Amino acid sequence: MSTPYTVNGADSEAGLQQFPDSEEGERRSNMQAWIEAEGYLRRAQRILAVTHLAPDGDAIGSLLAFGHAMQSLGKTVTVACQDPAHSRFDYLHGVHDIRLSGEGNFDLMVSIDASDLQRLGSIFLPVQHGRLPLVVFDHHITNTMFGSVNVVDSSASSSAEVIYRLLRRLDVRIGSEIAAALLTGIITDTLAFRTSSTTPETLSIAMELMRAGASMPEITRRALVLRSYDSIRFLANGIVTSQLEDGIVYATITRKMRKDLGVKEDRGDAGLVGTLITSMEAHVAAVFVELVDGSVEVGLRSAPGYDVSQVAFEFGGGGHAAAAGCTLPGPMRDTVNRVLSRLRRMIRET
Ligand SMILES: [Mn+2]
Repeated sequence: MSTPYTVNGADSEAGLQQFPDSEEGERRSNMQAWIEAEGYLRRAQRILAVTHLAPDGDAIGSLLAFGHAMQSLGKTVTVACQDPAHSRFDYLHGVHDIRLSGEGNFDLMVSIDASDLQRLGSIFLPVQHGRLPLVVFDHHITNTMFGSVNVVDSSASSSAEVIYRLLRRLDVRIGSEIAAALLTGIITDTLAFRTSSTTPETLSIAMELMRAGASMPEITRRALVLRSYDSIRFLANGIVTSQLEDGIVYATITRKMRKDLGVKEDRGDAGLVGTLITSMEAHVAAVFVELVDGSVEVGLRSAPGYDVSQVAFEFGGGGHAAAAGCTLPGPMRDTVNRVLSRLRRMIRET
């Protein structure tokens, strides 16, 4: 059967026949991981589910969907994260039940949307949690496979997509609450279906979630579009102070700038790096944010054809080819110089 057009220039049937050995092996080990993960979940009674610090929409949405699903299967489940969810996610059922501590008596730990143990921050308690089996669900290509079982699908647009597949496998009924949580994850991680990670599968899952009662316009507006007036001024300041050199557009945000602008949040870039990469001249965008303790959070984005995930990984972070991040000890000037020179090399070698 011939199709009128193809995705990414590759016919899907031909693609399947030409799986290189490594991909075939990866597919098989992933199938094994799914089976093992299901086994752990079915046997568990008291589950601690956690996500990464400074949680985004995918972290919160995937965590809540997983929590609701486990509850519907009769499990006792605690959802937890080092940092609270942003108030923009207040429309999600159960968002105020997310605990800021990992204390308790559990027989299984589940990590969602975190690419390594450090990303869990203080929610991971080495002494208490170290002896628990750990199931990891994620979609970051830089995942360090830190679980006892790792279901990591880097072709998924979001962890929400991975959790959707899990719920289908477990025959969990997807009602409007789970649907809204999962669609929040998909919409935020794909910037409303605009990233290169968006696939026909992503759209078909989103369609199912809408049919299950999730409102696409409402979720898009609340999770992605609305921002505080302060953050608009913050963004404007970041844009005017940014610089473009050698295909890299970058900006630095110091604690003083944040204070002068009256921004309450003590981390994050209000979407600045995502705005800077829309510059036609940029291969890469970088935003350097000075944190309270003097360390520097680095957000990276790349234009198609460039990969910032490896750069972030080398500096102790991780992410995707098009969007990644890391945190360095600082000070600001050293960090900017180190990261920019590494990015220049990446661009030369691409
Ligand atoms: Mn994600």
